[in-house]
Amino acid sequence: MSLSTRTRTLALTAGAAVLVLTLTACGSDPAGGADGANGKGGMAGMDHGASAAATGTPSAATDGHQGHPMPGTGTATATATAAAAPAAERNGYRLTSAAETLPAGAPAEYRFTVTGPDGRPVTAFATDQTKRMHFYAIRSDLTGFQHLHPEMAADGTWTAPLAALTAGGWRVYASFVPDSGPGKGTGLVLSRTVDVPGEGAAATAELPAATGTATVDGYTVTVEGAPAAGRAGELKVTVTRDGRPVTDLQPYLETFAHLTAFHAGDQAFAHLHPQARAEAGSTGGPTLSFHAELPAGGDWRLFLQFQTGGTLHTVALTLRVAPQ
Ligand SMILES: [Cu+2]
Repeated sequence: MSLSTRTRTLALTAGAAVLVLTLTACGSDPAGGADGANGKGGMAGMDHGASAAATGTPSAATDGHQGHPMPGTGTATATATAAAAPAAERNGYRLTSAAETLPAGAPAEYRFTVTGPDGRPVTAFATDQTKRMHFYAIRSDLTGFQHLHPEMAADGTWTAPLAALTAGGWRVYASFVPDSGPGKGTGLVLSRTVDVPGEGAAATAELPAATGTATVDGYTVTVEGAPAAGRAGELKVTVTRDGRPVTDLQPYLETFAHLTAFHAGDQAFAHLHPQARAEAGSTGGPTLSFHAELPAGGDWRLFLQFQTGGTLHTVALTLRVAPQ
């Protein structure tokens, strides 16, 4: 598809803000040092054929946990929008799980189900960015980012194989597009909190200062552009290695870049999907241009994932968005 402009928006959640990032052009992405990203999940980058991304609608947070806003989802159109606080239920769809806690320090499986407006588990999901379910986990201080693609059993129970979690308060997000029912075709992002008991659970890391550069696995990612809340702007991301442009970015989930963002404080979530498809066998880089429109001011922790040589790299950096 076109590389050109794809915008995808993601919704964010923040208390009040929505972050919409649009990606234009295909590029690739950067890497940087990420916090605990596990290299396995997938990230995605684009919408695959589906055009519609998801649109989040705000709804009340019903998960009863932290009242953080939740993520919305993006819409296929260029504009996006939606802002919503993180919520376990939206548009009649609910993220349910018996897991209120998970163990610290070792891989753990998080099982959950998405129930539809009829109260029954949803088993029909549309493929979005090659996956029927995109699952994220992040600690309250925005460390420990994980992006996974869970497997679903016939009864609609999903199992997300999380890498070891540090003790603390976590929030998980399920991003999907129902393929049946009243919400068919509309992407949703639902979230729940999960506690990980253990030593240090109350400790929180200070959010790294906003910076335009981050490194990971030898790659340096530079982000240029200073988005202002509510105003469309461009974010240009360039990937270099040893001072030289990186041009061998590989398609990852049909894109050269995958970007998610979490708003400091309320863990609002935003997922940016590039609309350009990275054709199999093609390579991208070193520059990716994102059209960003961030409705909410403040600090956002960005997680960029890209692949080279068959290895997925995740870099994190803090982006300061000027208030409106
Ligand atoms: Cu994913």
